[in-house]
Amino acid sequence: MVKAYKIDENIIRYTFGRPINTDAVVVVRGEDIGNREMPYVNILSSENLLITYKMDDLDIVYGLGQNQRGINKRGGIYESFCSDDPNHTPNKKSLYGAHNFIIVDGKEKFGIFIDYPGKVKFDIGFTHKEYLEVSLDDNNVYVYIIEGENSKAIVKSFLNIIGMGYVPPKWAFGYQQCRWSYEDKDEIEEVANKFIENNIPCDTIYLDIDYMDTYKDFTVSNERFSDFSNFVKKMKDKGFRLIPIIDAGVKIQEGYDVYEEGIKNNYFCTDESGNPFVAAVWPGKVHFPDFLNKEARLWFGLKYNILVDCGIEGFWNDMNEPAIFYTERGIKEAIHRAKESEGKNLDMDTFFDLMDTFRNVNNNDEDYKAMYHNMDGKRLNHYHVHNLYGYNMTRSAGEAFEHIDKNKRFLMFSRSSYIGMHRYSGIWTGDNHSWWDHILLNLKMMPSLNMCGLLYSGADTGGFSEDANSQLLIRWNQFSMFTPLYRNHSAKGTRRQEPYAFEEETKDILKNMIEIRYSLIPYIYSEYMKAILNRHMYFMPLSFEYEDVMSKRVENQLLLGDSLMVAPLYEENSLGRYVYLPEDMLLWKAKQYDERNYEVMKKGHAYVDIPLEEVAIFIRKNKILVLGNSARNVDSMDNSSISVIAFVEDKATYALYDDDGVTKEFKEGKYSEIEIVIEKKDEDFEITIENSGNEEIKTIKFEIIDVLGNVIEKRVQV
Ligand code: MIG
Repeated sequence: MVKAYKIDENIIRYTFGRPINTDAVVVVRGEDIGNREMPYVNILSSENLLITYKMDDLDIVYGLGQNQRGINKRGGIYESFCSDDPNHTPNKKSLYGAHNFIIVDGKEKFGIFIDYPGKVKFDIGFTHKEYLEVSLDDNNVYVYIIEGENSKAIVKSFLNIIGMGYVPPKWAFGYQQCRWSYEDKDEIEEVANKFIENNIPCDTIYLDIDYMDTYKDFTVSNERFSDFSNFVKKMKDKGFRLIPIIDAGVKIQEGYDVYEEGIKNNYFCTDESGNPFVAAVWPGKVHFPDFLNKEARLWFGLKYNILVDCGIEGFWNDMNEPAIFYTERGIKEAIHRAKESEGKNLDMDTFFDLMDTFRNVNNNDEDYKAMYHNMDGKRLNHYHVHNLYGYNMTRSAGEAFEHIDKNKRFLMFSRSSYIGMHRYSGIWTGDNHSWWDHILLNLKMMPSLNMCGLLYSGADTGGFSEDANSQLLIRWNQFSMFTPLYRNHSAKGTRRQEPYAFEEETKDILKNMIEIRYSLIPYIYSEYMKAILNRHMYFMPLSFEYEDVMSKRVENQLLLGDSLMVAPLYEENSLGRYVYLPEDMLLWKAKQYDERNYEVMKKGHAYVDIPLEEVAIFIRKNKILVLGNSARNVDSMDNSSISVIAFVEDKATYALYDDDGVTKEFKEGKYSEIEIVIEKKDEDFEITIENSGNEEIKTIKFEIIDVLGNVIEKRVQV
């Protein structure tokens, strides 16, 4: 029997011990219902919580947000412990985020959210193929059981209690260019000019760690970025917003105000003896702001204003697991081990142990165990609340933005995260590689992230580590062009990866793909915003919408919003792929946004040729795709005249959402909606349009494709 609290018809929270309040869940209404048996699962131990569930052969387990392996998580073992691990190979158990929400979908359907900020292990049929086991080394935890008719309904209930998701400014849906690093003003300007010369749309250019003065947060190198405010303005006038990175560690340096204020006010995490905890990252030795301390959080957050005052409108938060290169403890241990080994004839175990000691100097659990927080006056060991760090760093900025400019949307995404962070930002998926596998991994992660409300997300397109060839970059863009965060990023020392860094043909294809993205923005933005407002996902596995058996097996296609299915190509030298169609769909193999060709695809399995220069866009039956026009950036889009592609058997409806794109007034209902209905009447199609408040769109050109593939064109005034 466990203490139970009924939040609503679908959700009961079970309390073990005295859990830490993580603020993952923000809507807690309802009533105490005394002690109850937990449904579905068996509690094998409540000392160190261990719960199990016996799965049926065909049960699917969705979730775990940013993690390895499939959309269906069965067969894997996972550990939630935010990790700065740049090798996203299938053997890894944790990446940068901790998202302890899963859905079992099969004979029984339910969701579980383990609200615990330390290590949580999910063994999903790895050790015992039919058992799902969730365990932790603690007994202070909230376990939420979420019921619902189907996965979609369960997600909706979950999103309802974790609160409304983050909304970036509309320009953040444009194409974004990053590289570690564009080192000075000249280089940034050169990048901007190349985009302009080549007529490739782009909204932002990123500042990676080298913009700072010796990696000090909220400073700008005077040498390389003198007269920063003017430069920010100059770039904005050219059409590009600059997005600086902020790292978690604060450099220890006398005279550096962030350091000095942090020391003076006890805003840093401490060590065992209560002194500020010391670790080394980019700036050398640093202290970590104590983001679990409310005052420290606000203090650090308000520092973003230094850059906002220079005209900056967006940020990315990095190294906030927090990543640690080394500590004195780690170095000492390594040296000690090395000395012990000196002059000896080492047996293999000792030798490998020695190697591991050096390899594990960074991001070592021993260091996390030696670090402390002050949360509302309570001293907490970091190790047990590790997964809250990145989330609260980003929350610090989010909370401060409310003070800095209450009504303005800032672009913000983080590397590390926990459930609840979606209220303040999105995430990018960290240091992937220029590997074909990582396109597929990117795809699989998206719906799992969406299940936790993290909608504004995307991967380093083209791959961060290693060199991308042109084909990989093109194919990756052909997936990323659908993700809300669409950013090309690459690491120092790797081959340049901007679209113009390749030969003409590649550049032209990339330009076309980016233009298609811009033309998709009315749809993408509309779907994003409706997902936020209605607590839906933006990307869904096919099985969330279609109930047939095959849809449950698909691991390499996704539904995007109401109307689209995407099936990207992720294999080298492959010029086509197998696609499963759960119903008849319309295939548009798009080469350029304003060039159309259609093919009606029959329900079932198909092999689709997808030449390098084409992206396959599937429009579902009785659904509508709205297409705007490409432009050099989002601010200069002219969508007074737009197009609609509709695949209609009998009746299709679509609600096109739009708003001012920059304020938070949509929360008060200040947005427009155009309701489009297309209905088959005898041999013709009748179109009705109801416009509530959209002042931009004046005409819509309809291309209605019937089930036989006939194209009927009409032009309608709005
Ligand atoms: O240790 O700032 O994931 O996007 O370019 C590497 C340099 C630190 C890791 C981030 C990556 C960024 C890089 N950072």
